[in-house]
Amino acid sequence: MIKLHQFAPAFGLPNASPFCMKVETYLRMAGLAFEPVNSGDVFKAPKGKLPVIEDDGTIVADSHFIIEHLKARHGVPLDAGLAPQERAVATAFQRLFEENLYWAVVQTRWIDDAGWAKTREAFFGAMPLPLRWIVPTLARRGLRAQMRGHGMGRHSAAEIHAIGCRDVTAVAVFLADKPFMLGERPSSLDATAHAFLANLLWAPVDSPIQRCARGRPTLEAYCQRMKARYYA
Ligand SMILES: N[C@@H](CCC(=O)N[C@@H](CS)C(=O)NCC(=O)O)C(=O)O
Repeated sequence: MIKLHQFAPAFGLPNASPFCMKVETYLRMAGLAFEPVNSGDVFKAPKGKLPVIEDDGTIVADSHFIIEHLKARHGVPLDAGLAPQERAVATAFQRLFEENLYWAVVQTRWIDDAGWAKTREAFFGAMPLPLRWIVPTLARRGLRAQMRGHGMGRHSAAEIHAIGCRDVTAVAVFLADKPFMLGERPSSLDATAHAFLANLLWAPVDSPIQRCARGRPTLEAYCQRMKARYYA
């Protein structure tokens, strides 16, 4: 059976890492049986990040390559009927969620003080002392450095919130009242959209970006629809 190495669930979500939740959602959408391994051990991960899967002896890191691998090995037809233009749109939205909105949400969880208080408690609250004093500070410092390396971390908090809100607005306008991102039928883009939107809407981290998303009821309805269909 496929093993999904990920972080332990937190924030009342299947996974507080949208990348891990994306792969779990895809596995569920594809009807592939899997066993979650919730160690959160990034040191064993080939690229130092999670998720990672083990599939009959093959280890694959990174949610994109994992889904490519699953498509190739298990022949899931979720995206089979997509036109080239739909595939192009899917790629563009994937980048919006993963390469831009993700970092804006990292700001609200790891850098903004109110969000950090929630994140520290949810992710590190169960650690024994003295680790509970040391690890969160080091982890936050690491995220701050990654934010700066990406470029997002060079903006002010207000600028980052505005960037995130603009992304959310683009998603809401594009989704409109369609049942799924690309129309009537689910595609693998929905694994990404659901994971990133649910992480934004449902994590108990109030922020201007979350308020922006909560102001768009079609996004909540979309996530509820995906949850009912794949996480019942
Ligand atoms: N491009 C990767 C990104 C995965 C990623 O950023 N994972 C984060 C959690 S959301 C992680 O493992 N971070 C650990 C670290 O940076 O030390 C993917 O698509 O899987």
